[in-house]
Order: sequence, then C-alpha cells, then structure tokens
Amino acid sequence: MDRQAPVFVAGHRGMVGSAIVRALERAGHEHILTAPRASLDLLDQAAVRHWFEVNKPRYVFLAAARVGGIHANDTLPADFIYQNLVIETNVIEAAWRAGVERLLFLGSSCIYPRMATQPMSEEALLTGALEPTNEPYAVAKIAGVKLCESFNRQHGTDFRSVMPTNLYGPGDNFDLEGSHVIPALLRKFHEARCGNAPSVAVWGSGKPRREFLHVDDAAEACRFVMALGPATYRAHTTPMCSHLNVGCGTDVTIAELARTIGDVVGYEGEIRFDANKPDGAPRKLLDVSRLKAMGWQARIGLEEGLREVYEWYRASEGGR
Ligand code: GFB
Repeated sequence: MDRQAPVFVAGHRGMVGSAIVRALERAGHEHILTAPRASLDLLDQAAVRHWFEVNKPRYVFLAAARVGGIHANDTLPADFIYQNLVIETNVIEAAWRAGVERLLFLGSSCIYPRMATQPMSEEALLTGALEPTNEPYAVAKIAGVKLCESFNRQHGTDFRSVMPTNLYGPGDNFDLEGSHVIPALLRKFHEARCGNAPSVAVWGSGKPRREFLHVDDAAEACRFVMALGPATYRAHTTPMCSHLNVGCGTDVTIAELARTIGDVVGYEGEIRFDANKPDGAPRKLLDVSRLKAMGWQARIGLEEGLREVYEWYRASEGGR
C-alpha cells in the first residue's frame, strides 16, 4: 500500500474502524480519510456516491456496520439486515463507480452454517442453515462477500473480504443489552465486585464455545490483507470463494471465559448461568490456515487481551 495515497476507513469511530485507523497510523499512512456520520450518512446512496467522487480514496476499509451481540441480533432483525445491506451496497458500488483501487469488506464468522464442521473453513460458506439468532445479519454479510466477488467478476475490481471471529477490545460497546459477551461480562463482574454482589448472571448454559480475537490483531490482519499484491491474494482464494477467515485458532467455553474474566476483575462471588437466555451457535471456531499460509497470525493472547481491555474500561467507562 502507498503510504501517501488516500485511504478511507468507513466506520472509523467503531471498535474495529478505530483499531484500523491506529494500525494505519502506526504503519506511517499520512492520508487517512474518515467521515463522521453527521457529515456522511452511509445509508444515503447519493451522499455516498458524492463523497467518493469528491474524495477519491485509493483504498477503502469497509468497517462500518450495524453490529451487536446475540440479544440485539435476536430482537432487532430488520435493523441488522437492512442497515448492513444498505451500507455495504452503497459503499461497494460507489467505490467501483469512483475507481477505488482496492477495498476490504469486513464480515463475520456468523456467516457459516450453525452446524458447520469445526474448525470452519472458508469453503463451508452456504453449505447449511444459519444460526437463527443472527441469520439476518449473517445473510447481509454473506451478501457483502458476494457483492465484492460479483463486482470483481463483472468489472475487474479488487474488492476483498475478511471474516473475523468474535472480536473484543478498546472502544467496544459495554451496554448490557446490545453488547457482545466479553464487554458485557467485564462490566457485570466489575459492577459485582464494586457492589459486593453475591453472584453474577451469565447468559445461557455456559457450554457454547467461542473464539476471541483482540481487535488490534484483527486490524493488523486487515492491513496485511489489503497490502497483499493482487496475484498473491488470488493465489490463495478463488473468484467464488474469495474471503479469508481471521481468528486466533483456539476457543474456550463461555463458562471458562466467565471464570477468566472473574479472575481478571478480581471478583470472588458466585457465577450463575441463566438458562432463560439463548446460547446461540454451539461453536464458531475458524480454520485460519489460509491466512496463516499467507504469513499472518494472531499475537495477543486472551487473558493478556482481557486485562488490557479491562484497564481501558476502568479508565474510560467503568470509573471506579
Ligand atoms: O457475544 P455474543 O452476544 O454473540 O454471545 P454470539 C456469545 C455467547 O456468550 C452466547 C453468551 O452463548 C451468549 O449467551 N453470554 C453469556 C452472553 N453472558 C452474556 C452476556 O451477558 N451478554 C452477551 N451478549 N452474551 C454474535 C452474533 O453471536 O457474534 C453477531 O449475534 C456477530 O451477529 C458476533 O456475528 C460476532 O457469538 O453468540
């Protein structure tokens, strides 16, 4: 990637987008373009086309999305499918129209079938039924992958896709209703410790397994994939299976995660499992061999990452 060239990070205020901006700054990029929602509504096609015509980015990281945990996905299906479809169609089509050299679309590991063989390889896409709690979001993200592939096949664009596993890190959403499991449990255990609560409620059975990747690792993977030469990228993907899994290659049960978070926070009370809440997919471990063969792998271990995010949370949101 040319460090002087304009690079647009769509969704720069989110956890992933802000991590990508930090990774680009660390790598010496001098022309990073961002657009706050107040000045560019990605749901407005005319506005997006106009912004691209005026700003002419050479590279685009499409990290903007409507995201949330299992409860948000399960209760707001129309928001999740509509907003993610519109954002990706607007940005990908405008990028083609404006002659963007390279775009990276960010999906999610939930695009794979609920009962896919574990670990899930890129070829597992569209081979079975999706997890009901996040099917609308998954369908939107699958459409994003297919949008990139279709523009590449018809128009000769170089639009790439990465499918990160469950991400966590600074700038995450700590709202207890809409968040993912790690920020939710960090906050719950923190508040239980500060309030001397006798127990903490963890949703579901605690049996599902999840793979977790620190968002700074994910951002470095995004920069790595964007920097690959077209021949290298094409040598490790196919025109109809062009996406790359991004993960750490190991997973833990939610119960093990809860115990680790309890240790990180220093909470010594009881962990209770709320069977009235959904478990979601039983497991979502990614096969990361494709990206590993290209030379990238995760560096930040889960406990190290959790400690760092907990400190960020206490300094920025947790207060005490
Ligand atoms: O992180 P999470 O909401 O998303 O839930 P998914 C992961 C697991 O943690 C589920 C359990 O089995 C939850 O029941 N869990 C336990 C909790 N306690 C809590 C809690 O307090 N809050 C939350 N949120 N979970 C998401 C998809 O699925 O994965 C998204 O819905 C996206 O669309 C994301 O794909 C990466 O991993 O189940």
